[in-house]
Amino acid sequence: MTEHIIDPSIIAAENARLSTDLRNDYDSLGERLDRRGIAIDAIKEKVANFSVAVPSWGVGTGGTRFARFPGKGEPRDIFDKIEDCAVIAQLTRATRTVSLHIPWDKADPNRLKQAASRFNLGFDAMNSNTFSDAKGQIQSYKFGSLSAYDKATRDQAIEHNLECIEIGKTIGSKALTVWIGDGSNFPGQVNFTSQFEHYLDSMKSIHAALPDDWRLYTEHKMYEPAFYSTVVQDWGTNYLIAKELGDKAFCLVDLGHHAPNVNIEMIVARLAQFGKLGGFHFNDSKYGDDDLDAGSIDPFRLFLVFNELVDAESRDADFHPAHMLDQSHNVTDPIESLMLSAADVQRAYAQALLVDRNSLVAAQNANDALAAALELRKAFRTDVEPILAMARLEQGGAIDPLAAYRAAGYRAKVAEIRPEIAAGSSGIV
Ligand SMILES: [Mn+2]
Repeated sequence: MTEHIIDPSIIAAENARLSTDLRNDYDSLGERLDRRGIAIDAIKEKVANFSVAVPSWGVGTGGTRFARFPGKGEPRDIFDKIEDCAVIAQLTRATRTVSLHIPWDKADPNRLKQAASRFNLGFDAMNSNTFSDAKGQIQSYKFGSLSAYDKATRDQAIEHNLECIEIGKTIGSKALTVWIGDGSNFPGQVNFTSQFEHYLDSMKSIHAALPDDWRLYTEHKMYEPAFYSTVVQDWGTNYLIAKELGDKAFCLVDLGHHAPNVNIEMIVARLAQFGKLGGFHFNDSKYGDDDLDAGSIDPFRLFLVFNELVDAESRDADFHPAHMLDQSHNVTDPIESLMLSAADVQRAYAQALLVDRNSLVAAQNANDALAAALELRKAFRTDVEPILAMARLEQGGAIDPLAAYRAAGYRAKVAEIRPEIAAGSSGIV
């Protein structure tokens, strides 16, 4: 039986207060969608089946290069993190898996599995870390890891990734995400070609060690921590990697890892078209890799990304990219941010499902630019909140997750048993 951290009676009381209004709003929206030839229950069904993974590091308070301001009751270890993830899942019913980061979350894999299964949570992709030095490791990653000139360093980085696969096999993960910080800070510091050659050789060893039913995700990032050049800097390089490595290798798109104004939805379409789109790290940004909450700055872009995903889904029934949130919560309660972000990702999906694909194609074929643009905007402007809320309610979640969370006083309760964490980094990759 699934254990609940938030007392279900609190959720029930909150839902009772809101359910009549929700029913009216849902029926009213249903009528309006019906006039557009859309069955609201079918959209709700798809939304209910949608899940976005929560990264273990996301439930800790983030920070910048300048400072980190700890929150109250922050998780002390992976088991506290799993409990926080269970709260998010219980209230939103939109986050059924947790993504672990090794070595930050290193623990007995059987204990990890037990801890997650108490709350009916599964594990998403394993995330390796060769962008910082773990305590006691022999070779340093200061000058690179999988692409380092020093073979012993590369071998150590490969070995770490193989260890992540082994842990993942025990806990039921099916994917490994590799993000490296390798690059250079000065023109001339490295030879681009040999550095990339080293990277590819290392990744081939990792790819060869993957179980048959696993996927390998590589994540590109334009800059940081290397500020002059980065080995996996853009989607073109990422695609080359996935092609070079083989059938289990796919590209991961982190929305924050592009230059401002880059047409990310088009990158998504390209990767999907050529069968190499593996999944997403959702977040939002204003200036760079800001790791702001998904949908908080540019919800239209998030919608346009999902518009491409729904389009790809309509062409290929086997198209199932992985979804994860990857953001840094510096000034909010991470649980609150993650609940709202999960809903915002669901919202973009629901809105994309409302696009009349036949009308869109007709407008495109008739070169009616305005009609095509309006087709998208009509979907984006539709307030789908009643669909999301009804999907939550019917699955035992909260109509208003934030209100229920605050009513339950979860953060104050855990603050009593979890001492304040002074410093340290909640890495964001
Ligand atoms: Mn990421």
